[in-house]
Amino acid sequence: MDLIIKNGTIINANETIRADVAVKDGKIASIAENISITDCENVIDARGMLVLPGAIDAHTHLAMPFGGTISSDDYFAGTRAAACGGTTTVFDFVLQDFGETMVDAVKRRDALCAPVAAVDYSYHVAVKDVSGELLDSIAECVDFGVPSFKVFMVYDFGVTDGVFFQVLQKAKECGALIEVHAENNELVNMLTEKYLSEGKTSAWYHYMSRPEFVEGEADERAIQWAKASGAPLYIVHLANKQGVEAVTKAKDEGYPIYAETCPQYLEFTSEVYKREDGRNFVCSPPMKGEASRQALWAAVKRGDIDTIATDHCPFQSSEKDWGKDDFSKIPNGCAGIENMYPYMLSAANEGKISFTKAVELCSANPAKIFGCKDKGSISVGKDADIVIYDPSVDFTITNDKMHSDCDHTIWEGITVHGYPIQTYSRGKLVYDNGEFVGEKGWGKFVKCSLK
Ligand code: DUC
Ligand code: ZN
Ligand code: ZN
Repeated sequence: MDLIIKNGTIINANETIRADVAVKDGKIASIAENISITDCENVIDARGMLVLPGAIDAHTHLAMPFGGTISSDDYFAGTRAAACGGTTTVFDFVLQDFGETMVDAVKRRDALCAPVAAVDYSYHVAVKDVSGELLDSIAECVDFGVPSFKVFMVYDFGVTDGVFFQVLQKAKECGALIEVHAENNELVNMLTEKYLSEGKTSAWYHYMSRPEFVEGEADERAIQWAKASGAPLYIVHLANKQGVEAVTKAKDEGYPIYAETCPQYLEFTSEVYKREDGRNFVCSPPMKGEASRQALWAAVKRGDIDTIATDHCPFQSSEKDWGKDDFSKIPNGCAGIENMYPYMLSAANEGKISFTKAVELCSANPAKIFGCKDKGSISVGKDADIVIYDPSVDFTITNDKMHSDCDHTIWEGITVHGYPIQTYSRGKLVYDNGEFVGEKGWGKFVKCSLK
């Protein structure tokens, strides 16, 4: 054996077991009580620790050209930070260029990612252009191992309802999964212009131009198109109560509607936009009011939120400052890739949810929904993506302890209870007690299949 983890408590989405774990050739080779350590030079005593499957962050924007700049974590920095927060697989969004096939878009980005990724990775393609044969290139991309596609209902690269519906129909035909960023574009544009013309330029008006109903209406509309097309739909970064209610209703009716939320929507409310550093919290959709935050937590507990992901898309303070006097000039996005698993596990440690639930949301469900067959649990035959977690330590987040390239974090000063002490990626130690110890280029492309 290459590695034996002894005396820990294994947590999967559906079980908690006291057992040892043995790793061979990057895979989990056995799980049993008292595995013999003869002939293994790498034995870890995990007494008092939890042994967890690595998290899967199904929503990142690394090195993303956006808002007049490029998000500040490239594929190395982002995956390095992921490793240090117990995340061992990252799904990044590839933005299709006009005229480009889906597979060509993936290959273009993979040329940047493959040489530097520190943990395993896959992609979703954000669809912009379905003209001519490009709609059919969705099926080719499914066969290539990237079966998930996103449409944006906002931004200059957002799609019309007609294109959204066409993409859903194609997904239904070829077994793809469509994701949606749901906000009402016309309302965002109208409200933004209105507030700016009235001289209302602070970060608070970022929230005011994208309030609850702007997202809620779009969630309802997106669900409507999914129902009509018969295709499943995954709503990314759900952040409002009206949308939660729409998801619950659709699930109750038996439709395959999945919902993701992010730690920032569970922790913060729109009040952050009144802070002096409010622009650092500008992301879309914005954090909403307390009623939405509570509705999201209730949905997490009920099982109507399927996954937690980060929407990691950091920008440096100097770039956030472009919007000091005009909220519309603030590049949208925040850092979070290193904070997701610790935050959700801390919620478990505090008794808000169970540890099994945290693992389900952050690892098992994203593996299942996006078709990564070798990930998502500590089970024999799966990749040895393992986090050793100490539930007894407190950790106060400060940017100097983070491993991203961004110069600030919205999580500054927040204390989580319990923290990862080691992360293994396919059996290789990549994070050890506060330090990144992995390797540039270690991460491999994860071929996904929904069949
Ligand atoms: N929202 C953000 O805040 N950043 C990246 C893209 C997005 O939809
Ligand atoms: Zn989005
Ligand atoms: Zn996003």
